[in-house]
Amino acid sequence: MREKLLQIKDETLANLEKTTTLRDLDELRVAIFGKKGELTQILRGMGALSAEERPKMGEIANSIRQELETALEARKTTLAGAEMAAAMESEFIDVTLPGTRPILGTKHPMTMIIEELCNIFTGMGYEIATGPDIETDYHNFQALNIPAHHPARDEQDTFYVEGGHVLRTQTSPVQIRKMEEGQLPIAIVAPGKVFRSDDIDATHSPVFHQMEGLVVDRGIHMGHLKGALTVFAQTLFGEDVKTRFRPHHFAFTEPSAEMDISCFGCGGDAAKMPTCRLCKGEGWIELLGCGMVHPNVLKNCGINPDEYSGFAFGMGLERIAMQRYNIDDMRLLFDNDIRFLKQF
Ligand code: 2NM
Repeated sequence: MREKLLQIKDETLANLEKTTTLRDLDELRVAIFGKKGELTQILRGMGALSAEERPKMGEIANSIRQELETALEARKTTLAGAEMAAAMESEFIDVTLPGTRPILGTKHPMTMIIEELCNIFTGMGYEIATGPDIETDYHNFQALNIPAHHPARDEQDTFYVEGGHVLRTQTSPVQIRKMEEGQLPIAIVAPGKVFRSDDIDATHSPVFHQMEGLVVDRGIHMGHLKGALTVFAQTLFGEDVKTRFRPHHFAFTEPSAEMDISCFGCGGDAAKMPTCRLCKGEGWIELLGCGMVHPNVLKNCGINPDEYSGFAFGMGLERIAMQRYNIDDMRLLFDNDIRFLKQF
């Protein structure tokens, strides 16, 4: 038994040196001191010894047990220290380092223009209205007094989709839907995407943005149209801006006009005009189309044209954004090149 005890002692001390983790160490502890451990079993066998041998063996066994326990404890301290040191190394966080900045996006120039125009009109008491990009032929054309064979419906301009629907070619169907609701008076602007089958170049895109406006009430006349649109132009481009209205034709308005603003580049100054790149020597810049809502359109929407009248207008937004931000190619607005967009 004595030999067995010394053997356990030597082996355990040797195995102790081989442990590299606290988990190894614990397995070794259990193998020696556990319920079925080698030493435990020997101590349990003491009862079978003679009364003479028992105290001697007991003494040896106890001293070996103590020696092993001390060695185990010492190894535990060493390994725990090493594991802590390794964790400190691998999990080190330098809280004094500067943080990583999240990459923030910026508003797209079209978004900025839409917001700016919406703010001007809501400031004048208008509400913002929106509607679907895919429209019925009725809302996009018929209700607007555009009959079956009108050139505006030309397949070369309009994207037709399944089921006789179209990608809206202007945001007017939003105004039609608003009038159909029958809640008068109406004062709305409708910003949004519109679609026309154009070839792409520096000034054309098959997808572009428009904002249209509509006011319907009793007694609305051309004076309201001119006043509202002049205030709008002066808020957008500056108090000194002048407006002029040229007769035009739209199927959905009568009378119809195009509104120009005095050039905000040269100010219509005869000396600067000839070289002005904004108005190309004209002194005026075309801004929008407008007119008094055609009685047929009001009737189509269930509004009595003898009782109510209205004015409407519509403008392309890309050109305004390009003038505002000095952008010379419309494609830049749709390319989504981050180097371009970052500038705004
Ligand atoms: C324009 C020009 C003139 C217009 C008319 C209507 C409606 F629905 F009231 F009839 N919405 N938009 C309109 C009028 C649009 O865009 C150049």
